[in-house]
Order: sequence, then structure tokens, then C-alpha cells
Amino acid sequence: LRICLVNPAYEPTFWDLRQVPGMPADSVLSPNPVLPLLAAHVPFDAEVALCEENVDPSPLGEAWDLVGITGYSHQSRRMIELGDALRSRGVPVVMGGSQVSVAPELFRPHADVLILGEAERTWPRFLEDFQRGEHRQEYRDDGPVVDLAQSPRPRLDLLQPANYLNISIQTSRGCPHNCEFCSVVRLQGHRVRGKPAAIVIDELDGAVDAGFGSVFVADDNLGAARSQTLELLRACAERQVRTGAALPLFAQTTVSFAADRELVDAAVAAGVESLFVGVETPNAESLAAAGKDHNLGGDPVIRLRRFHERGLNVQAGMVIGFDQDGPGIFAQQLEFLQEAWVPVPMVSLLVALPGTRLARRLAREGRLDPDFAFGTAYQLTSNFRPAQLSAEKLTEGYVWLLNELFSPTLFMERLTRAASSWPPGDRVPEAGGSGGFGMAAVAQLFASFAELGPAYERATDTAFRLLMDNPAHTRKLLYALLYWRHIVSLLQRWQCWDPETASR
Ligand code: B12
Ligand code: SF4
Repeated sequence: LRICLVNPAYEPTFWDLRQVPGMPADSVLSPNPVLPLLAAHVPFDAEVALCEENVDPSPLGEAWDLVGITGYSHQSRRMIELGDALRSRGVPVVMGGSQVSVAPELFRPHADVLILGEAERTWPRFLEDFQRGEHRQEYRDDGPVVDLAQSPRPRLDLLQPANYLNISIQTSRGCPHNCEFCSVVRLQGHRVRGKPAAIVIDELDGAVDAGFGSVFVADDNLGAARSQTLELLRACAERQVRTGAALPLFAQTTVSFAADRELVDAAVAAGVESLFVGVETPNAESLAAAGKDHNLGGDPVIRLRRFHERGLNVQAGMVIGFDQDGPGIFAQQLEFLQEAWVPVPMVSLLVALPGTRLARRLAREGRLDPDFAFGTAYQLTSNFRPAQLSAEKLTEGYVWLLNELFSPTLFMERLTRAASSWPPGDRVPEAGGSGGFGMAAVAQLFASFAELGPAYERATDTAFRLLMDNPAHTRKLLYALLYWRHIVSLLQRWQCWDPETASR
């Protein structure tokens, strides 16, 4: 059997750096970990290929006995197009993933088979049925949740490390919280299921062997199961000592992680370099209404600064457009992010994803646009109108905020404050592999700022000094600068970059 597993193409997003001039066109942040995982779960001898359509769509033109398509909400349109095109050529198509699991009715007409929910047991069962010519149209695992202790080593050997900046490795599933706008609990459940540390370490060794040089921890919420996380981080620290090389880690967590000194110490020792922190909003009323009460304890500004003071770079996830947000929210977000020294925040408009409590509530209230095309962060519109803001004011305020945040003065102010708070330290030699930046790429990055005008050119002088003064933090600084350039390119691409704001 010849099987091809595809991650469909998406429009440029916050999450890949393809828009940075001079960056290779294939700078996707990291592969969707599901493809190498499904490849490892094929229960018989078969030829399996992985296709990252964002980089190289050519494998899709080959003759396959079966094509498997994954995807998140923003890939829905492309998933459907691909399904239709492949089936018109007579290729059987199977689809799965988060969006298929929460909105199967969208995909049924475009696939031969849907696999809903976790697929560790149903995917091999389907393949056996398929080979016998007796498969069903839909598989849903009604058994107990999957035990990650049974995870096989993903087939990372089928990936091209040069296409990616990091590898993604999942170490747990589930979250004990239940924020109104999030579908994680519906997809993964309330109980956090950790992968035993020994299996994760084996996967990390496999990632380095396959040529990857840094790791994105694809968990919902690192630290949600405290003792599991501590055990894992300690095993990563031991691995670093054993190999004598740093393997930088990036992970997602919540603000409360900063309040736990033992967890933060363990993260630093494990080689965690950056944390994507779900801060969402400085508006406490919005947090309370969204059920994100765990962000309400303590002062978030102090907590985010605490991450920086331990050398952990913070990428904050921020959201605008809650019913509790009034016209002042844009300025409030700006002030908060400046105060908290977050160099590269990801600010999104609140969108109601299918399968969330938010989508159900808005549908009940008759407020949900059913024909909305889901995008990613930096989507300029939403599928509902917040109570206190018109659609026009929402987009206008959002574009204003992005321009202000990424104007040279305000961006460099945050980066300088963050970098000055990172402790000086010795640089641990890195394992090498994907995700490193050569001198030529750095020179090209700096040259590309000059194209944006004198204010950017002046800012890069400051950036250059920061790089010289903080040799232990070169990678974090370069990533921040790359994201900055990337975001400016996105704003230009979407014709909402304001040269006047950018001149300050
Ligand atoms: C890690 C992660 C990220 C990483 C992605 C790293 C990467 N390269 O993949 C980052 C931080 C970059 C990210 C970004 C975004 N993410 Co995200 N992310 C996750 C997270 C926490 C884990 C996903 C993961 O890696 N799972 C590991 C794999 C192995 O498991 P799985 O996806 O659950 O798949 C299982 C089954 O569904 C099935 N399956 C999946 N695909 C297929 C295909 C076939 C053929 C078959 C048979 C089976 C199958 O098999 C798997 C094993 O059981 C999920 C939450 C969650 N727990 O699902 C959110 C989640 C997937 N993200 C989400 C969203 C919305 C986004 C963004 C659009 C956010 C934004 N505003 O920009 C962006 C899009 C980025 C991009 N360019 O694609 C939503 C998707 C909602 C939806 N309905 O699709 C989720 C569910 C979180 C949420 N808010 O509810 N994300
Ligand atoms: S937003 Fe984060 S904390 Fe809230 S339920 Fe989702 S994963 Fe958990």
C-alpha cells in the first residue's frame, strides 16, 4: 500500500517566518506532529510519505493508494479543495484532526472516511479494514482516552529538517481548565495525561538524530499537571548534562507558571528558552467571563517580568473582542504589553471556534456568522460582533494596536527592557541542526530593516548593541527580530501597515 499523509497549505500566519525577506521560503515553524505519529501507527508494511504542502506540494501529484489529510480550523478550505481534487482522480481520502473532530459535517462530502477524535486505535483499525476492502465511512474511538505511555517513536526520519525551524513533540494532552473560547477540553479532556519522561527523552534523542536543533513542546498547557511537568523538566535537564549540549525548548503555559519558583527553576535547567503564555487580556472582567479565573490571581505584569528575570523569553497570546471590552481596550492592551516587556505578543481578535462553549453560546444568542472563513492570528475580522464594539471599530482599533506595538520605538523599548532583565550567563553549546541562523541570514535580516525607513535603521543599531552585549541570549534576540520583521511584512501584505506610525 502507498500512503501519503498531508499537512495542507495555509496563508502566511504569525507562526511561520516565511515573510521575512531573505528567509528561505520553507521556514515553517514546525511540522504538525500528527503526520510522523500516524506514520508510526501503520500496522503493516507500507510505503508512507509525508507531504508538507506549505513547502513542497509535489508528492500530491504522485499515484497513491490512500491520502490522509489533517488540519486545523484555518486549513478547512484547503482540506476540502484537496479532498475534492484527489477524489476526482480516484484517490481514496481519509481526514482527521481537530477541525474534523469538532465539525465533521463540513468534511463528510469531501472525504471517503472521517476519523474523529484520537486516532491511535482507530487509524490502524481503519487501515486493516481498508486493506481488506471493508472500511466504514466514519471511525470514532468510544473507548477510554489514549494512554500516552503506549506512544511509539514518531517517524521523524520521514521529515525534512531543513524545511522547519523546530520539531514539535507532544508530551501531554488535556487541560484542567475550561476557558470558554478553547476547544481543548472537548478534544482532549480535563485530565492531563502525560507521556512518561523516558519516552519523551527517547523522542528528543530521535529528533536530534534526525537533524533537528530545537523543540516546540506541543502541549496544551505545560505545568498543568505539576508533578508530571517537574519530572519531565528534570529528565530534560539530565539529558542536557548527559549530552553536553543544549536543546532549546519552547512551550505553551499560563501566567500562573511564573508564580511557582520550583517549576520555573526546573524549566530554566531543562533548557526552556521561550514560553508562549496565554495571558489573553488585562481586562479582568473578560477573564472572569471567559472562565479564565486562573489568570486572575496576582499581578500579571509582575509575573511576566519574573519569567524574563529568569531568562525565559515571553511570547504572550493576547485576545481582543470579548463582550466586556469597550473602546479603551486597545490602549489598555498596548500599555499592558509595554509594562510587561513582551517583545513579540501575538494579539488576535476573539473568534468563536467550532466545538467551544463560546460558539454554542453565540449560536444560541443568534450572534454567530455561520459562513465565516477561519484564518489565524492577525485575521482582521471575527465571526461575531462583541457587545460594545462595532465591526469597523474592532478592525480599526486592532490595526492601530498592531502598528503601535511594532513601531520601532515601542518594539525596541520592550525588547531592550526584556533583554536587560535576562541574567548574563554562559552560553551552553547547542546540539546544532535546524533552526540555527548563519551570519549571511543575520546580515540579510539587518539589511531588510533598512528598507523600512530611517526609524527602523536606527532601531537596528540598538538591536546590534543588544546582540553584542548579550552573547548568551543571541538566539532569543534573533528570534524576536525575525518575528518583528515578519509581522511588519504581514501588515504590509494585508495593506494595513501605517508608515506614519512606523516612522517613530
Ligand atoms: C501545539 C499546538 C499549536 C502549535 C503548532 C505546532 C505545529 N507545528 O503543529 C502552535 C502554537 C504553532 C499552534 C498554532 C495555532 N493553533 Co494550535 N494547537 C496546538 C495544540 C496545543 C496541540 C496540537 C498538536 O500538536 N497535537 C498533537 C497531535 C498528535 O494530536 P492531534 O492534533 O490532537 O491529532 C490527533 C487526532 O485528531 C488525529 N488526527 C489528527 N489529524 C489527523 C489526520 C488523519 C488523516 C487521521 C487519520 C487522524 C488525525 O490523530 C491524532 C492522534 O490521536 C492544540 C490543542 C490540542 N490539544 O489539540 C491547539 C489547536 C490545534 N490549535 C488551534 C488553533 C486555532 C491554532 C491557530 C490557528 C491559533 C492562531 N490564532 O493563530 C494557530 C495555527 C498555526 C498554524 N500555522 O498552523 C486550535 C484548532 C481548533 C480547530 N477547530 O481546528 C486548537 C485545537 C486549540 C484550540 N484553541 O482549541 N498550535
Ligand atoms: S485556553 Fe489554555 S488554559 Fe484555557 S482551557 Fe485552553 S489550554 Fe486550558
